Amino acid sequence: TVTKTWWKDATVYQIWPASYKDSNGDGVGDIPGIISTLDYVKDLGVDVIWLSPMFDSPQDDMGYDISNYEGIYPKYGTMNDMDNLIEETHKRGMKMILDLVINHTSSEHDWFKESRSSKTNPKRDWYIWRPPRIDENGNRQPPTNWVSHFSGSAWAYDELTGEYYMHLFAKSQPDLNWENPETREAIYKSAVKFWLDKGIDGFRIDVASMYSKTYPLVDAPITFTDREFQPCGQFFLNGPRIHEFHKEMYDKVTGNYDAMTVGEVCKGTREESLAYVSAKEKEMNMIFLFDVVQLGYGADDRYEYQGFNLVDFKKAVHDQCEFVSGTDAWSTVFIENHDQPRCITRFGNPSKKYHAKSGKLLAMLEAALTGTLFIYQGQEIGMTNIGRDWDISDYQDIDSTNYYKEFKERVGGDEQKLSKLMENLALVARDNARTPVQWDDSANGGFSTAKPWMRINDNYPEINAKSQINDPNSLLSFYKQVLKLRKAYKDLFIYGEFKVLDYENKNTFTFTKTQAGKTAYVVLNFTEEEQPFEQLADGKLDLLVTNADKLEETKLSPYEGRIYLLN
Ligand code: TEU
Repeated sequence: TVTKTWWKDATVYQIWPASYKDSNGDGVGDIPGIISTLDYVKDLGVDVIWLSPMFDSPQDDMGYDISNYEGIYPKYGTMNDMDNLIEETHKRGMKMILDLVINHTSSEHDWFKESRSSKTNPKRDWYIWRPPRIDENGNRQPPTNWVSHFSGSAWAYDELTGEYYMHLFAKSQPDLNWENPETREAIYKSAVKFWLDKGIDGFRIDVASMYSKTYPLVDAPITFTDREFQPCGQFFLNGPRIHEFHKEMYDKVTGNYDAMTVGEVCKGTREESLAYVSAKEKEMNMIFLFDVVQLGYGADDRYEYQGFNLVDFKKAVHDQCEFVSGTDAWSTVFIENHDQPRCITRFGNPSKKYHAKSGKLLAMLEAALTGTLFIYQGQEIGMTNIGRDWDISDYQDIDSTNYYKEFKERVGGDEQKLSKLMENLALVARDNARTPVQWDDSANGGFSTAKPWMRINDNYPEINAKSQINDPNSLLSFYKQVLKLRKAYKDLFIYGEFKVLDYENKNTFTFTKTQAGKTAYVVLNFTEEEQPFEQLADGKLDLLVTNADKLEETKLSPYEGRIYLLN
């Protein structure tokens, strides 16, 4: 029987179609390519596949700019391919959720083409249009000084009708006007119900806290004196009607299906975030919290990267696990996705010596944490960040390339500052997660028989699925082992009470998970040095899993982790 909360125990595998597997030799991943790997995904121990946008799109933001919610991007395949993928996924006892991108559409969407065609078009008010402001010199200015997430103004001037339209992301991603009930109805019908009726099992909801803007629209205070446009999240994050909108979408669509919904809720207090995912609110089932993956990012600028330390990491993991304590809410565990750098480079050690061992350390950490677990494509084989030798022309993402352009203008081509930015791009740019998946050591890593749309990581001969799949000591085999262990002890790992021990220790991360008198004891050495191992005083320790070849009574080897059951 399907329990209404099947999604709590689930392990989700995120597939980013462009870089996953190319079946027809055009250098771009596609849906038949995904279908050809479903046994590999199932064998990993995955319950749900999250497929990132495969809808028709000009691909300015890699599919997060949708021109037809009911169509498939031709390079990825056809609707028939999509129907096959859903069927083949279900045949293997797995479920599939899609990306729900409804804060904005592509400017190529028919709705926007109509809206921009004239001020009197019936769809004019489906987007957010405003007349120009004229400054003291008689020049035309955007309606407010808001900055876009992808650099530059959050407003674009449209010659045809002499007005600006709002775009919190790219110029080609105009924000939908959620104040308009007609627009909301069209979104529910075309983007949501259409796919639920095709058998999709839920959605990952893009920028789920941004739909309700604060009106009237006003300028943001000056945060950066050296920049023309300013951070403005206070005017669209967790806005005045956001919960009304989510409740309406739940009542009208998602609540009427056995559908899993996970919200990308950027930045909010615990109370603000809980309001989206407390079961009694009937909005969404669970939430991504960004404390862990945004450690060290500048407050308004990920490329002002400050680095981070293990104590900050422990606090972020603690807050993520404790988020649901004492509530009827649910949360998620993730340390990689399509917007984030690779976890071994970020939180482990990508060197030849410690690459696999630190990858296993992170796998043990994730397997023991509270919330629905999300693994990103390539994480299971230990794909790492791109090299420091990448030139800006190797970067494909609108976020990093727009930022580089704007930054270069701002610093007047200052070589030292540009070199520092290239260092930070190699550390935290979204491109790090978008290099082709490394299937084997053949040309292009087995991703494609053609030159891939994006440069492949030079380490694909050493790091690829084929070299690991039959190796019992590989990272891939270890992921399968710890995902099974997570299920076998779910009352401890998924639902158990989380307690950090030795909080201030900046080298090791030690914690317990407790439920009904049983305790799991997790000890993780995040350094290249040996660290002392403290045996918990009470009870006998049964070793459940470790990444070490041999265990020392009183010390942990570099990047060694252990999970014990306390009896
Ligand atoms: O991300 C929203 C978001 O806030 C991040 O993209 C962040 O702004 C960005 O990484 C710059 O630091 C979602 C999707 O995950 C992302 O891929 C899309 O680009 C974005 O929305 C627009 O749809």
